[in-house]
Amino acid sequence: MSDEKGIVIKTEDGSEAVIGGTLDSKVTEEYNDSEIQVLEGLEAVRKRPGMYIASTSSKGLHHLVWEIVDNGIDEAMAGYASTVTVTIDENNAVTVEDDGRGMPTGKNSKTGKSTIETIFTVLHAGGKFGGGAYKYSGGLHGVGASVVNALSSWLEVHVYHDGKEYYLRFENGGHPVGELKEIGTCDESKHGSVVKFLADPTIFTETTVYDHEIIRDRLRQLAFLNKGIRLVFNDERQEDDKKKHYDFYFEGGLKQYIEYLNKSKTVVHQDVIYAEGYEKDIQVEVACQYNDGYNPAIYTFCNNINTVEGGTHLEGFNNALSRTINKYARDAKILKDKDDNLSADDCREGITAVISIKHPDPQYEGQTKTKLGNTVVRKIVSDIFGAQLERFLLENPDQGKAIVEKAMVASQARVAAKKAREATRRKSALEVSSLPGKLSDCSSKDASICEIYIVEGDSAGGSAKQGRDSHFQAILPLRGKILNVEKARQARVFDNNEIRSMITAFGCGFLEETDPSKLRYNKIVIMTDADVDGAHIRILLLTFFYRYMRSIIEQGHVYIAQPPLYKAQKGNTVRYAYTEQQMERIREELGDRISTQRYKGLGEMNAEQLWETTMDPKNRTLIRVNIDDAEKADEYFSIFMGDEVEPRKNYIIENAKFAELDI
Ligand code: 1YM
Repeated sequence: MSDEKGIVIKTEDGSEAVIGGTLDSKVTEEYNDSEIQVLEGLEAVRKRPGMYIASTSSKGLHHLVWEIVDNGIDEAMAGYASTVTVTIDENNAVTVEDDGRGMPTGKNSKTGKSTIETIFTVLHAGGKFGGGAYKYSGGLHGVGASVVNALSSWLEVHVYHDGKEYYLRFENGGHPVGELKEIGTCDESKHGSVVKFLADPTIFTETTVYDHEIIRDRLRQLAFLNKGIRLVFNDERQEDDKKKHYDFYFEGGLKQYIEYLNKSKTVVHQDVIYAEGYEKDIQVEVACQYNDGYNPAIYTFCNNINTVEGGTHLEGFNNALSRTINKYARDAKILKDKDDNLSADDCREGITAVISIKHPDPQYEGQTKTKLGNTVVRKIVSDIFGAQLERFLLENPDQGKAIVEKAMVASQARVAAKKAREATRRKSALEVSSLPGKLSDCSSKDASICEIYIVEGDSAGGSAKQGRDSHFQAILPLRGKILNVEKARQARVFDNNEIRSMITAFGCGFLEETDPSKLRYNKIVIMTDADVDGAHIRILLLTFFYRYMRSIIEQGHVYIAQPPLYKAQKGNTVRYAYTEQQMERIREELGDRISTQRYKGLGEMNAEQLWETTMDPKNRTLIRVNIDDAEKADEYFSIFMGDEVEPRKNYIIENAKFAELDI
C-alpha cells in the first residue's frame, strides 16, 4: 500500500494512487502537509468535474452511482460478495451496499489516516480524465470513490466485519467529519460495505434526480454480464405507480441475456449458442441466436462497458461466425462446390449476439473511446467462439441446417437487393433535376432553414400545401400506408414508390451511403392524424428512417408534428388544446357555454388552422425523435413491427417514451 518515495498507495486493482494535485501529477519527494494536498485534490475535482466524470448533466450524475456499484461488483467478481444493492431514497440520496469483506479498516502507514479515509479522499493516479481505464471492471468510469465523495454534499461509509461496525462521514465535497470510528457491534456473520451519498446540487445544477429506468436497465444489464451476481434495486421515491423493487440474478449469464433480447422476436432455432473460455488472463463469454428478422443486433462489452464502436472482440466474433458456418455448410454438403461462400453479412442476418470479455489492461480507441484495440483479443475470441460454435452445429444438425439456410436466403436476397439498390441509386441520381411529382417543394435552396412535411393522405396534403410558408416549407403527401421495412426485403423496399419519393426528395442517400450533410431539408417533419392509423404510419416512417437512414435520426433531423386534439371556442375567443389536460384547463378558464370540436384528422382543419396550430414555427410544438440507446430502439422496432402481438400490447399499455419534447 505504500511506496518509498512520497505518498503513493496501491489501490485494490494494483494501480497507483497519488495524494493531492491533479490526476496526472507526478509523485514528488515530500509532502509536508498531506491533508492540504488531499483537499486540493478534491477541490480540483469540484472545480473541473467534467474532467473526471465527463459531464455534470444527468449522465454525470448517474456516473456517481456506477462508480460505487463498480467497486461492489469488483468485490463480487473477486468472489467475496454475492449481492450488490442500490437504493434511492425520496431525497435522491443513493445507498450502495455489498456483502463482501468490507473495506479495510486499518490505518494507512504513509497517510497516517485510515484506509477508508484514504480511499475516499485520494485521487487515483491511473485514470486519465475518465477516458483511460485502469480498473478491471469499471474502466471508462473508473475514476474512484474519491471523485464521488468530492462531488457529494455528504457521503457516509459503513463497514461490517468481525462482529464490528465502522463508520465515517464526509461533508461539503469530501471533508471528513472526525475519524473512522468503531460505532457498534454486529452479528459475527455479517460483513460488507455500505456507501451512502447525496449528489451536490451546486455541482449537478441540471438535475440531481435519478432516472428510474436508467438505473434499473443498467443493473439488469450488469446482472446479465456477471452471472451469479445478484443486483437489487429499490426505488423508494413516490413518483408514480412504477414497480419499485427489482432483484436481478442470472445463473445463465449471457444465455439469458439473449433470451431477454429475443423475447419479442421469432427465433429460427431453439437453443441459444453459448461459448465461454479463458486465455492469457482474458475471459471471454459469447452468446447468440438467430431470429427471422433481417438486421443483426450485436452488443459488445469489455469489463462491463458497452464498446459501442466494436473493436477486436467483435472482429474475432465476425471472423469465427462466417468461417465456421461456411465450413459446416460445406462439410454437411448444404453448400455445394459450385456455390460461393456465404459472406460475413449473410451469416449475420437476423442474429442477436452479446460478446463480453474481461481484460486486465484494455486499450480503447475510436472517437468516443469505446472501440477495443487490444489485438490479441481478436484471435482469442475467434478461437474460443469458433470452436464452440462448430461443436454446437455438429451436435445440433437441425438447428445448424436452419442457420445455414437462413444465411443462404440472405445471400440470394443480397444479390437481388444489390440490383434494386443500384437501380434506385441511378434513378435518384437522374432525378435530382426531376423531384417526385407529388412533392411541393419550397423556394429556398438554403437547406439549413428548409423543412419537409411528410403528410398522410392527399387531402391533408392539400391543406398543408395551401397553409404552409412556401419559402422554406415543402410538402410531400404519402398515399396510404407505407411499406413495413422491418418485414420486407431490400428489393421490395426499393421498389416502393413512397419510399423512392422520400429518398429522392431528401437527397441524402441511404444505407451505408447516408450523408446527412446532403439533406435538402434541415427538418423532416412527420405529420399524421392524431389517431391509431396516424400513429401506425408514424411508426412505419420511423422504422424506415431507422433502418435505412439512421444518421438523420441520430443527428436530430427527424421531428413529429403535434396537431391539436381540440378546438374550443367562446364568442370570438378560439383556443386549441394539444392534450386532454390542456383541454381541461381551457374548460376551466373559459367556463361553460363553450363549443368544442375534437379533431379526428388533419383533414378536418382548413389550411389556415393547420398553419396556425401545427406548422407556424411561432406556435407549433415539434417533437424531436432521438435514439440514444440502440438496444432499446431495436427492441422498440421489433415490438412494433414484428410478428408477436403480446409484447406490442404490453408496450402500448406501458406507454414507453420514444421521443423527446423539443420546443
Ligand atoms: C459499496 C461499495 O467498495 N466494497 C469493497 C471495497 C474494497 C474491498 C471490499 C476490499 C478490497 C481488498 C481487501 C483488496 C476496497 N478496498 C480497497 C483498498 N463497495 C465497496 N469491498 N479488502 C477489502 O482489494 O485487497 C479499495 S476498495 F484499497 F483498500 F484495498
